[in-house]
Amino acid sequence: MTIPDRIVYCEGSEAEKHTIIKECLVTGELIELNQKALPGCYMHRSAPHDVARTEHLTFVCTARKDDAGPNNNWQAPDAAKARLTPLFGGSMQGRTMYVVPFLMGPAGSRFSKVGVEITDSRYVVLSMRIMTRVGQAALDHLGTSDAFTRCLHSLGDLSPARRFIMHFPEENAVWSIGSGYGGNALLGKKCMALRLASWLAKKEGWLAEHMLILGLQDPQGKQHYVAGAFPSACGKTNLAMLMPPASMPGWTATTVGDDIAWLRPGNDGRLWALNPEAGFFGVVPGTSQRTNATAFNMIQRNTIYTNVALRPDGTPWWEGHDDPAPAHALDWQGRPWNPSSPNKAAHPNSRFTTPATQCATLSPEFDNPEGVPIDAILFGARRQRRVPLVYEAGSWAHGTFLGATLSSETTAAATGKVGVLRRDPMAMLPFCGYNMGDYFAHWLEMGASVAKPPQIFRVNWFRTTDDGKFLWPGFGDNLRVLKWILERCEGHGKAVPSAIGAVPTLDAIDRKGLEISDDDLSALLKVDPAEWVEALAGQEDFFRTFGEHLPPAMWDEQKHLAHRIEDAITPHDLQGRDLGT
Ligand code: GTP
Ligand code: SPV
Ligand code: MN
Repeated sequence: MTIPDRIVYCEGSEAEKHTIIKECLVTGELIELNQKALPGCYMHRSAPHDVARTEHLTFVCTARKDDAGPNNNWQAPDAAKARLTPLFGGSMQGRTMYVVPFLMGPAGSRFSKVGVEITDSRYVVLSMRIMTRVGQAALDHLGTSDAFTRCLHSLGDLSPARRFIMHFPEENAVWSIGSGYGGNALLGKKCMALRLASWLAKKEGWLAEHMLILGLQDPQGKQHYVAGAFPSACGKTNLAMLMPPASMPGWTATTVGDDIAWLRPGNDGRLWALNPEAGFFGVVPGTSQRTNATAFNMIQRNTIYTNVALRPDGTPWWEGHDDPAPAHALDWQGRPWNPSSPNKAAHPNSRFTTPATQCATLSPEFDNPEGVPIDAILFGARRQRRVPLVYEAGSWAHGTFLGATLSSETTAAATGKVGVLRRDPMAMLPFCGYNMGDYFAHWLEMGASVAKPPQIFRVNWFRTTDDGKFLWPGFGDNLRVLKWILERCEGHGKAVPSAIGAVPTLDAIDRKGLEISDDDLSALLKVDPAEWVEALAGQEDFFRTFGEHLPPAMWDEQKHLAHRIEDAITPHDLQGRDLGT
């Protein structure tokens, strides 16, 4: 169909990598960075309109529209293929087709899954080599089975007018054309490991989630694991690579995963999680020695930088780098840039692609075929107002409700306006491959199917003062919140009930070595029932879109919340407020 000039079957060797890199340097797909400072590092500049996921061009193509749900764009499979076939027709003429077998999950794990991606992008091949286990590992896992995901990708003409990312869960296939960007083009990631995997997980009794997995050893030597779902560009990679502050000696944090978790009930009645990926595709801006030395150090070698700025000495720069803005540089599109330029030097969604093995805090359990047992699940999002630093769900059903009602201010990880509040249940709105009403029901079933489900918490690192400053230092200091969470999981840790869930007392958050006033911490932990009245109507509208698919338990939780808020409210709270919204 695509009529390539040449076909290359990828085996995953180093020699193959060097050949492809050499070709990229000739075609301009890669620019060599300063090899002395950054050995093995290259930069890629994308097409200017191909810098993020394009959710309006992403479809789930099931026989019945209802199976895709109101959360997905839908097309009937035949209609979708009829639309895409002419676009793929001859799309690889004059190009090389790469056939890339890849494995999602550790070698030898009964939970791992094989895909084969056909692509005409060398950048995609090099990225897949970092993000997945490419070549023999995949073929060995597959053996003589034909159970692999069929992934077809072509850059096409890179025009958003002819760009589609189409999923066919009923035949385990993905067709993507017109984009070279991460989530649109590295089909093992969001397309396979979340959209198709979530569909399969519903059928098979497990969960495919947009979650980081973090190991925490406390000063007593006890090992814990937490998983956390935060929407795109809301802090998963940073939390996964958390550096304990110097004032909290005895804590060790280890990284299992930063974006995707596959969770399954274990024989011990707990939920176990593994990371199906082999690398990190992380947000560059804001990455620095100061905020996250683990992430910064990890990207000093064998890393592909996409859409960052280039300094005259051949090193990259971005907003939030430790170094001050360079006097002269090339911006992410290769145009001359200086500090008075009106545009950002790096694209806000510029990314690094780095092998997991380069992460100094990589967990020894990273390759464990069974994964790790999860103590707590966090739901986090960007919320400047209303949502406290942390609170605890009273039950799995209540926790599922906290996930289902998650909303966040939008980021540059997807095209569209930034900073607009939108619903993003479980941080999965763009990634759930089936009807989200059924997905909430599946969450409830999963909780009921394990004897000791993880405890569920809502966190928010992004609450601000009236003049827009973050109240919470974030990054390494998030361990102070995690410490309370783990204490709660162990049955202690001081908390007070509130209308929305249990909130830590002022003295329950370890503040040793941290300068934060009682006033600021109170503001961070504050639950204002009157502000929550405003949230209720939006939740109802959202739940109604799922009709009969929404499990009754979610409505029950919503009613309980409404009652608790009503009980908590005093006439004083309501003074001067418009409750009509
Ligand atoms: P995706 O890869 O898109 O799924 O993003 P992510 O959830 O992994 O987000 P990431 O950790 O890359 O963080 C996104 C942005 O948020 C970066 O610019 C970070 O510097 C910033 N950030 C992360 N954690 C914190 C935090 O605790 N506080 C503040 N203020 N900013 C943070
Ligand atoms: C996200 O947007 O959530 C990412 C980057 O992690 S992408 O791979 O493009 O989905
Ligand atoms: Mn993500």
